[in-house]
Amino acid sequence: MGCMTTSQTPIAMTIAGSEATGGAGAQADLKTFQALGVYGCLALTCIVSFDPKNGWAHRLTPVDQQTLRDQLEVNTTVYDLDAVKIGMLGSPDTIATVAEVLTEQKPRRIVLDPVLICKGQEPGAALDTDEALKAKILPLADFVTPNHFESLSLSGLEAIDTVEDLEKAARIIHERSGAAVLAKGGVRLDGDDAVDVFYDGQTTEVLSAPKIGEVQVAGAGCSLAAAVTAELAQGRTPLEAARAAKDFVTRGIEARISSHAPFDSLRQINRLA
Ligand code: PXL
Repeated sequence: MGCMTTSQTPIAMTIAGSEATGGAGAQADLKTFQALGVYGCLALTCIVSFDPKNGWAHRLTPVDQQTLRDQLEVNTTVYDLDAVKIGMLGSPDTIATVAEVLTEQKPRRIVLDPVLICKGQEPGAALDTDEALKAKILPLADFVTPNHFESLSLSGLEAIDTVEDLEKAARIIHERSGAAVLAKGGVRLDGDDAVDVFYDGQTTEVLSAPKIGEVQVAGAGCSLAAAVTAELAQGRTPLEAARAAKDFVTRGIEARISSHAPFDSLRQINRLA
């Protein structure tokens, strides 16, 4: 099959939702893969469009389970995937489908962006989804990229206010999941730098870069996890992948696209640009 293709280009699949404006979700993932030299394919889980007339609330249309299953089937059949990224799943049903397929045939290098709620959603709005994600998807992950809110939820800590707290959260999440963890402090911790903590059971590394601007940037979390996925697909170690991904996101925020929403969109800058 695939006659005469001897390409060594790494291939990654994202399992993610569409976010229409292209800032976050599957669009961000595929653009990130492309920018970092990885061929991307997609299993779409849901379609999100923010509502400009209602405070940019999420309007979410799920993809039906058979259609999701079909996409997972064809992508895992057609390619020997080098890595898989899991982004927004959106419902307990989708989580069950993805967990079932990935357990039957576990791909190499699963990166989980544990999207519990999105910017603007009510915390606690989707508790059953959160619980299903922790129970069924987290154990499959080789690498996990929780933001501040997700780190609280996954670690059970009551507060994460300092870099030391974030290190503690990363250790707890590693112990619970076995995965390498990149816990993102982002703009949530005080100070001039956006600080993230990497922990894989051996190495703790604090990654920091100056905070940029005042406007929130959509797609930073998606692009970070997608960049980790792309780097792992190319054979980098988890720590190398974390460092490269942080750098990619910092450059993408610097080059962000401004918009009429209260958040800008990260722009994925080609490694060679
Ligand atoms: O940023 C998390 C995220 C992931 N995936 C989709 C989204 C969002 C946030 O809006 O819409 C599809």
